[in-house]
Amino acid sequence: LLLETKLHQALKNDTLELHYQPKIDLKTGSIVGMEALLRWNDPELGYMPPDYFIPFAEECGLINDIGVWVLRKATTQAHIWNQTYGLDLHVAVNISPIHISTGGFVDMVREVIAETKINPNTLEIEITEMSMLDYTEELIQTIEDLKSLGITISLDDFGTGYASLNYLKKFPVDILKIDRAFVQDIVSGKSGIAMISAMISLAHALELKVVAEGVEQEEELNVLRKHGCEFVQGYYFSKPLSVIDFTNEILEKK
Ligand code: G
Ligand code: G
Ligand code: MN
Ligand code: NA
Repeated sequence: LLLETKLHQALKNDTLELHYQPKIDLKTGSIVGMEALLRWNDPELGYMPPDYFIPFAEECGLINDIGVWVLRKATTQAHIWNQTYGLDLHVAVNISPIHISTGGFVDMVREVIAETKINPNTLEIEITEMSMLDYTEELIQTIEDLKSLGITISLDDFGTGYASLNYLKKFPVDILKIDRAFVQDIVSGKSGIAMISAMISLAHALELKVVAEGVEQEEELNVLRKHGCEFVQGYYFSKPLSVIDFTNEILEKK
């Protein structure tokens, strides 16, 4: 109950924070966008990792309010950065499967876009592979409706869940995000490269673009490039940064 009260307060008092991790185009080496990641530092509870409080928020019913807050905050910030620096950066937001399956989701997103004046083509919504297990015609329709607004849909954590490839064929996503566990396996032996290569081929066969997550080493980068991966994120380039650090370390230095 304490946690729920605290989280509710943090949301109301606007003390949750978003950090942003740059996404890099592997061909050009330049930044094309960023993923927004929630950070919660409570004065009493200390730092609460999202791996801990997101599942909690999904259970206690706060996840939809959090999702709306994140969408509003991330699109507002991206719009400011694009205006200030004359850029066209994409912003990717993680949305819970519970939230996206709630009635009125698309209307809410449409309102946030109108309110924050962001170009809908620069908004990306990440849903996890787990979302595919909730397969319904309504969910497919929601994804189609989001796409017709101009929004890009990414499938996050690909390869870690229990969804079969059959779902991948049915889900009208644009981008596949390869989980960092697979990227880490690249340097550990032959099958790591085989897996990455197969995942990228599969994505391309389905006309999806690929983002590899958790890239930490040059060698991983070289393998990903060789196999035609389009985009990368990871500590090799940058960890997720606060608004101030992202502005100073990434945008001011361009
Ligand atoms: O940034 P970090 O590695 O700590 O994130 C841990 C997990 O929390 C990731 O799986 C990420 O997708 C999830 N997460 C981070 N921010 C958000 C958010 O704003 N909404 C949702 N639903 N999940 C998030
Ligand atoms: O949304 P998703 O489940 O993809 O969350 C990505 C998580 O991975 C975030 O918590 C982020 O902080 C973390 N992360 C991002 N880049 C790296 C990296 O290069 N190495 C490791 N170990 N974690 C990373
Ligand atoms: Mn993500
Ligand atoms: Na992921």
